[in-house]
Amino acid sequence: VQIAEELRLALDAEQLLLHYQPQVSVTDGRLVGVEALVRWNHPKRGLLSPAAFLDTAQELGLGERITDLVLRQAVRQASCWQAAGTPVRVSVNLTAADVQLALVDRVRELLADHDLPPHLLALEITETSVVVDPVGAAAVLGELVALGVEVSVDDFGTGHSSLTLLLQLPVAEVKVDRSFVATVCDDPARRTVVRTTVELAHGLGMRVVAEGVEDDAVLAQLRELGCDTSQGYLHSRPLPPAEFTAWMASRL
Ligand code: G
Ligand code: G
Ligand code: NA
Ligand code: MN
Repeated sequence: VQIAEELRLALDAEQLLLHYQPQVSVTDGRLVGVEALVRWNHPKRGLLSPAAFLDTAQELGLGERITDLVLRQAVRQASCWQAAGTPVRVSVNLTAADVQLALVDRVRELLADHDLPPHLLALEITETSVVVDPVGAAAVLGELVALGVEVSVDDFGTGHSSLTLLLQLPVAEVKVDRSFVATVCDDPARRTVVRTTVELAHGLGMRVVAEGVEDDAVLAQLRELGCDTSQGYLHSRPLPPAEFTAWMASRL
């Protein structure tokens, strides 16, 4: 009961904020994007991770408001970085309920309001979030792609992985779940999954992002397997906007 009231107040007061984690090219180490990850700066409990409040927020019917706030902050931030001469693509996580036609209007409006080139926004969906209505989801995502926004499939390999889904959806990128990535050096079976995912994705004209890259040995293995992009603590943990701006500047 208390968290419900607190969450509503938090949304009104914009106590939710985004941290940004870099995504780096496996071949040349260049920054190719950032993933936006929501946090709740709770007045008493400090910085809360999504696991502490997102499910509750969904149950309370606040999911739409959170997505709206997250999209707004992400587009605003991407627009600031672009204006500062350091354009970087920002990826935003969506839930199943977000993938509706209303989202297309909202994204179009935000891009226009902030004068953001559409290729600087990407949207992450999960297999699970579109499996219920793949045809409807394909229509929504198709309109977003028509705007120039890219779609990524998150946590690939852990959900109801239907290969048909990849054929039905206009996907630019698949993100290999970190449960495969973490053990890619030690576990031949998981290495096979990653190798096969790369072949599948590349065969369909999609890029492959590996999540949860924590050390150089893993990065070297991913390079050998042909992954395009690397994301994880090896490069940086998710950072608040000002710290991420400093991280970018320190690499130039
Ligand atoms: O940041 P970690 O930072 O703890 O994120 C945990 C989970 O929360 C991840 O699975 C991530 O996809 C999800 N998540 C993070 N930010 C958002 C968001 O803005 N919206 C949604 N729907 N999920 C998010
Ligand atoms: O489900 P989603 O893939 O979007 O999950 C992102 C989550 O993974 C966030 O909680 C983020 O903080 C976390 N994360 C990012 N990089 C790493 C990493 O290198 N190792 C681990 N264990 N978690 C990571
Ligand atoms: Na994600
Ligand atoms: Mn992910």
